[in-house]
Amino acid sequence: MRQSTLIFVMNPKEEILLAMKKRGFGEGKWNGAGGKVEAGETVEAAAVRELREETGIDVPESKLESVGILHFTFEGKPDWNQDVNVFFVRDYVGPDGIETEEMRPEWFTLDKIPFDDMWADDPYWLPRVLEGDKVDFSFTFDADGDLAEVVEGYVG
Ligand code: 8OG
Repeated sequence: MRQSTLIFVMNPKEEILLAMKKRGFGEGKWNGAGGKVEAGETVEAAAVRELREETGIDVPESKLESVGILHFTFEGKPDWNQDVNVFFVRDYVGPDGIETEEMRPEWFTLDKIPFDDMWADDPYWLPRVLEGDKVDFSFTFDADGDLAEVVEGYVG
């Protein structure tokens, strides 16, 4: 299964950095930074690279906290199927994210997360992660691109 990464940065004020995806997969949606793991790359190295490329924020791998895995099946587009490895970077202090070709980052307080303009699955798992849980979910999108099935897996 193709592996991808998704990284949410939080600052000491408990704000979360979301970025408006300006092009490609997920265009027009707010999301964390992230993208595909390249051949020969670890998931953590990919997370650090994607965060830097998409927001200009540079953190060491030791700042990454693994908070879950999301399995996606797209019935209309099987080549989109992927596992997304989700990380949090907590207590980030440093330069704010910068707008890049791909993303426009912005800090949000936790009560203002714009779920209506995010992926349809995010309300299932992101609040759980924000409460401190680790998550393992499987999501199926039907041929129309609508979220059709949600299965919660076991996290030990
Ligand atoms: O590089 P690429 O365009 O493949 O990156 C896609 C990014 O979007 C990557 O960080 C993984 C993330 N992503 C999905 N599906 C979903 C989803 O349903 N919810 C969220 N929050 N992120 C997703 O690919």
